[in-house]
Amino acid sequence: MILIAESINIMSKTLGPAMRERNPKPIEEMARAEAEAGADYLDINIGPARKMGDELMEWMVNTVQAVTDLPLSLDTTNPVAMEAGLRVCQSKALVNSVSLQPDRLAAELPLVKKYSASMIGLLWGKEGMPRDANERCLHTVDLVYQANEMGIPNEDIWIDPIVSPVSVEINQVKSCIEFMSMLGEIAPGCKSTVGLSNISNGTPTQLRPQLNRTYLVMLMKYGLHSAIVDVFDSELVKIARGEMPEIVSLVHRMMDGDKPDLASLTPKEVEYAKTVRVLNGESLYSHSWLKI
Ligand code: THG
Repeated sequence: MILIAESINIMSKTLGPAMRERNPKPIEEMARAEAEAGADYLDINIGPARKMGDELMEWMVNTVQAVTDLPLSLDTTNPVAMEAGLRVCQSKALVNSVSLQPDRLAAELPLVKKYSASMIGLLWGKEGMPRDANERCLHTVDLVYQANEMGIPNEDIWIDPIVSPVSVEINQVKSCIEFMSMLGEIAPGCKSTVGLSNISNGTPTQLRPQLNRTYLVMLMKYGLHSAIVDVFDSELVKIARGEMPEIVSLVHRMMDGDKPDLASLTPKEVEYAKTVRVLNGESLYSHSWLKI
């Protein structure tokens, strides 16, 4: 499992101001900490970056590369900023992201090809968010076809089904899992990724890791290739590294219909079991789901 660290982000209370002031220290520290925590890629998210986005992305890539050799995922909707970042990347970059909106597609696919980068194929359609697993399949076929036409091979395409918060739409949470089980057949050789923390957006901070971890295990059942994650959650990193096989096996058995007796489980297993029930829609999400 490839872990892409999410924390270098314009939305962050400390790093946002550092980016705007071009103050390298906090950004260098975060990049170093993410690398030490076990990240495989670092995501650099500068948002829409309408003002001087190209200069900001170039500066960010150079700042991060001064302290780590890890490959980078460049996260911006501004194609001029994207190219400025790609131009200075020293390893094969990941373009985060290319979606099916015609203007984005036309601007970004040529960049992926020109810089021999990989790309995240975000399944955001002309009409916005896909409604179910079926629409995700149709978008995948469309996106992969257009990337192939541009000369981008499947191995460089990481499909992202777009994870929604559990507190917003449980059907979308289930659709992403269902879609992952079909991806290998509809797009052989393509990779996959998700913005994992999206699942717990809007839930209390101390409860977020349990939702993130459990959803990661559920997605792993269908061979998830990578995820954009909070790499400072050490239990999450252990799961991704295959160091918690008993939890993985419990969650996957439950997804196959097994209903374990909670009294027979360890306290940690009980937390995962209760969270699986919420994420597969068997029990309703509430902030107190672990207490019930
Ligand atoms: N798919 C792709 N890219 C993505 C996403 C996706 N990039 C952005 C996002 N989703 C994934 N990255 C994050 C980064 C931070 C948080 C969630 C997802 C987050 N941060 C905390 C918060 O906002 O409360 C803390 C912020 C801080 O550091 O202060 O939740 O789906 N391709």
